[in-house]
Amino acid sequence: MNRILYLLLFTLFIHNPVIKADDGYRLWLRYDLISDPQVLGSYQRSVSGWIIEGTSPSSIVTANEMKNGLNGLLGKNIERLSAIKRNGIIVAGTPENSAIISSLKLNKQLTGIGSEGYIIITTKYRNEKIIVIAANKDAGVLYGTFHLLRLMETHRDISKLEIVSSPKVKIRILNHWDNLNRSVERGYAGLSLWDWNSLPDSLDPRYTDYARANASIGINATVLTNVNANALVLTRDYLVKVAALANVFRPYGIRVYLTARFSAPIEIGKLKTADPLDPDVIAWWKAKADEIYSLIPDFGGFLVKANSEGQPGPQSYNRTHADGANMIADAVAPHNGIVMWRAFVYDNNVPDDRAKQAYNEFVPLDGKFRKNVIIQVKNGPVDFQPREPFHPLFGAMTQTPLMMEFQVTQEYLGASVHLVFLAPLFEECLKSDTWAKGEGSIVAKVIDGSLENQQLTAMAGVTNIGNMRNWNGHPFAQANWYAFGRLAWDPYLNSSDIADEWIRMTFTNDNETVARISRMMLDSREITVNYMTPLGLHHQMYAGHHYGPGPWVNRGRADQTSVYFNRADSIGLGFNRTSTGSNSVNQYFPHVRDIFENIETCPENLMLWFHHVPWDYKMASGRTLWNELCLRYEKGVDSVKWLSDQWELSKSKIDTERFEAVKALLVKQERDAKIWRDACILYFQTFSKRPVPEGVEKADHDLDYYKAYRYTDIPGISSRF
Ligand code: BDP
Repeated sequence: MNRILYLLLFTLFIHNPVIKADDGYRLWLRYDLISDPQVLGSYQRSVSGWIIEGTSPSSIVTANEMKNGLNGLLGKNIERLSAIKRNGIIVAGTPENSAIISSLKLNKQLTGIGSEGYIIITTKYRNEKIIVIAANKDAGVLYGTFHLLRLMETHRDISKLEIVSSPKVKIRILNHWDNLNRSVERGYAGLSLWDWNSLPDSLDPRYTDYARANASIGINATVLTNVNANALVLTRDYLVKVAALANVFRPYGIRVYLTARFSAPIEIGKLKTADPLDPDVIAWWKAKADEIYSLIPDFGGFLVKANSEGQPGPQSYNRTHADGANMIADAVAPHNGIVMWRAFVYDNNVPDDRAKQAYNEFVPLDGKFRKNVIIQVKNGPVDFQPREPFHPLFGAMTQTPLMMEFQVTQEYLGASVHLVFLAPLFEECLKSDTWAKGEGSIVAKVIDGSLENQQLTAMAGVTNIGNMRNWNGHPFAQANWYAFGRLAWDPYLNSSDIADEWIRMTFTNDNETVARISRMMLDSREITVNYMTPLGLHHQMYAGHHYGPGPWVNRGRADQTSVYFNRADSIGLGFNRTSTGSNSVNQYFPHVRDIFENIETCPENLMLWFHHVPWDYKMASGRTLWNELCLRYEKGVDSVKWLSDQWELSKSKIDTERFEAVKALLVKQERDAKIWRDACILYFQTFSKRPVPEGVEKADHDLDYYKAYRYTDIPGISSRF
């Protein structure tokens, strides 16, 4: 009787799953009971226990994850065993820490997958069918375990596994722009996670969850501090705190890095200079590195922003970026540390075109950097705009490793208010063809080192993590953290596959809903480009905050104004970067240069980036530039309404808490999209002097209203302006 009742209740529950409230804290690692009875049944048949023989700290956290993951997903206690006594056992380990793995003689499969790769295979062990997660080192076992759990979270078939995976990029690193007072530069999800005051004595459990989430997507490194650096973090009191965080992260395979303020020898070392060729300065950095490594033996190294936006650097002493980078690199080299030196430079002598500066400064230094220096290059030549062409440095330095810097925090894409899935932006850049070595020399090949056979490879993401309960502010902003990690592991992945995984793990496995939300996500970046900066426009945001529109902004440093970038006049719109203009096109390899140079072949979505286009220029649609521009803005706004409609259709499949949160945010996004549209059209109309075409909604206000408009609700910003 009891059994029948139980079955009845169980079936009822399965068929009408109660969608539990979810505050988003668990991210994509929810491990809720699998709601599809068929999938659940098949997993329950394939998994009956697990074995992890290793005893290292990393093995312990892997075992914890295995236990919580399996028990949660399968809804019952899945036994931890010490020997294979039946079918359906998962064995995870390395040949060194597991006698079973060692006896399976997997050497052949394990060669070539390095210290972080893993294999997941279904095999037989003395007649019992088992699942093996094997790796050369602990980190690989942890990654493999997360992979298997991901397969189950996304309801994939696990009956015949034959997976081999290893990261294509060595250092997969978050950049926190976090200050020591816990404010976060361009952070829209609360305060910094790092509670410096209570470190090192008190360790927020959140540090562990942060490490888990990162490890689950293969992130193996983190820079704790802002690129606009504070030397204080290099003092002993702070280093002890950093060491405490490093201890928490270590079992998860995550190494800690810091930003180095170039003038630190003066500020905290009491030296008179920070000249990189000065013997005292050299000795100071060496001693500092030794001190750091005595506290944190696996410290990764330094990230440096030098001679850019007022930051100190070697040029202040008439030295080059290479002199500066090499001096710090020499200090960390004995400890196997590295220096990530940023190419985001633009100095006070405003050049003819800001987009050209990094290339001009760095290409002549090719070959002059130490082996443990890598140049960190933003995806585009200006600054994390909704759309930019790929940075011309990619492919242009043959003897120097270059790494990618993506921005995960949505500084120019609606902060944590707008739903914008960034994977398509990342993918567009990674798949851009530089033509450095002929066709197929895509940016991903620069980043994974294959183009020039570079050994030191890295991808950085300026993170959107803060101390808000759901980590990132917008529930969908979590997808950008996720996508960054997945692409850093494998820069050849597709956005749609990443979205599919993330939705299934984060929201639901209901196929129809997954498809709908996936469409929303995949279109969302283009939607934002349309209402903010269509057709290659860029840097049109308000001065002070980078949230709303300000195409009229003309005060301050010329190359930080909007008018500098839009060049609107009575003739047309856009920045002439062809050979008759700033000639930045010439920084690209000839094939690409020729495409961008010619307005007929230049992709329309970059047209105003490279050309000053007459208002009546005929676009591919047959419309004039002016009409096309207006209609793009309108399309952006209309598409945000479409996003809302799509979301509404998903209501029954999403928990109320997150459903309502996203719904409310979409209302704001629509408000903002309209403001962008109206402000930009009204402003550009003062030059085009043409009527707004049919199909474009009339602005509610005049231009002065938009110029005076003040937001009171930008996360992390409003209170400051
Ligand atoms: C810009 C940000 C600024 C950063 C700078 C950088 O507005 O806060 O310091 O990039 O990357 O986009 O250094």
